[in-house]
Amino acid sequence: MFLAITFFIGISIIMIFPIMSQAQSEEKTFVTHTGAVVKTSGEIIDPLYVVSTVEFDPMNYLRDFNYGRVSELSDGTTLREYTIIAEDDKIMEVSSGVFYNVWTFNGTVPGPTIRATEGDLLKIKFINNGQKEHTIHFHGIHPAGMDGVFEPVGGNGGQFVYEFTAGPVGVHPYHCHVMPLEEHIVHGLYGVFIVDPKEERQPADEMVMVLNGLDTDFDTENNFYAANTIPFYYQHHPIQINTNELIRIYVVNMVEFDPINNFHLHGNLYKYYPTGTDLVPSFYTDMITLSQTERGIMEFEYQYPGKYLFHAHKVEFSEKGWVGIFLAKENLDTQEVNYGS
Ligand SMILES: [Cu+2]
Repeated sequence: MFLAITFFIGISIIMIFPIMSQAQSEEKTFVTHTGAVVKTSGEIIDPLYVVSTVEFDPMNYLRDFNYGRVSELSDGTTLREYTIIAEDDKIMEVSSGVFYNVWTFNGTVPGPTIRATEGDLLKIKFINNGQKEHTIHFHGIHPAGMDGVFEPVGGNGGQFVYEFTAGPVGVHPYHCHVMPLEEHIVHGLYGVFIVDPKEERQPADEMVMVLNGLDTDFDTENNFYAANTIPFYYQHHPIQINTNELIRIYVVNMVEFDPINNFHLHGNLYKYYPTGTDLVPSFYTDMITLSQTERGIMEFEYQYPGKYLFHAHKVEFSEKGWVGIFLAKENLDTQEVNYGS
């Protein structure tokens, strides 16, 4: 009788949690960023949903801008159409042997960098293929019904079209705004929305850095920090830039749980445009401090070739992954530049 009950309970657990059992027993062997071969126990943190791998390359993300599908309306207005699909069932390897249940926009954390010019009409078709309700809340100026707060979109294929005129000029975050908000953000439902001025900014090697934190043990404290999700990535894979070429970084702080973050640049200072809404820089500095969703545009160029660190001057954050290197190569001809990512 006892054996029968035990057997019945065992079968019930397997029937109720088949994916969880499978996820936790899966071992993996892989090569780390530094080339070491590591074998994990197979433990996957938060194995709540179907396991699938998320391919994310921070180097590609850095300079990848989504301008949408472009057409022109009869009045001459530029229409840009985008599709963003939310999912909440991905498992992503964020560091050697560390797996995290990420909630994604278009399959990545952060989601795509949406880019438009001030005055363009934007249509963003949002499809929620997740299990939970999600939205997209864009920072910026738009009608109340397009704010992504009071229009939760149901999972398993729910849809909504956000339609508004791009503005103001600057760099803005977008993120899911469904409660509990902290949970939806810290799992990864956010991205960057850049609105360019009609008269273009000076040509530059442009890149996006989203500062984020990863709470891998769900105690509402971050275990890892990063620029663009993968801790230490740009330290092990330095970002190649050219000397005597303008570098423009759109930086957005999406760290939850910690009240501040910051960005310190070595061997240089940068012009800083808070939120990017003013075309005149407010500071010339090597250190900015950012609270949640604070953001801005940094501009600088290196005169001398070599390796330069950039990192959080909140040292705990840099020691837990928010650190990287610029590798400045000699560039004698500033007209012909090779971004060399
Ligand atoms: Cu959400």
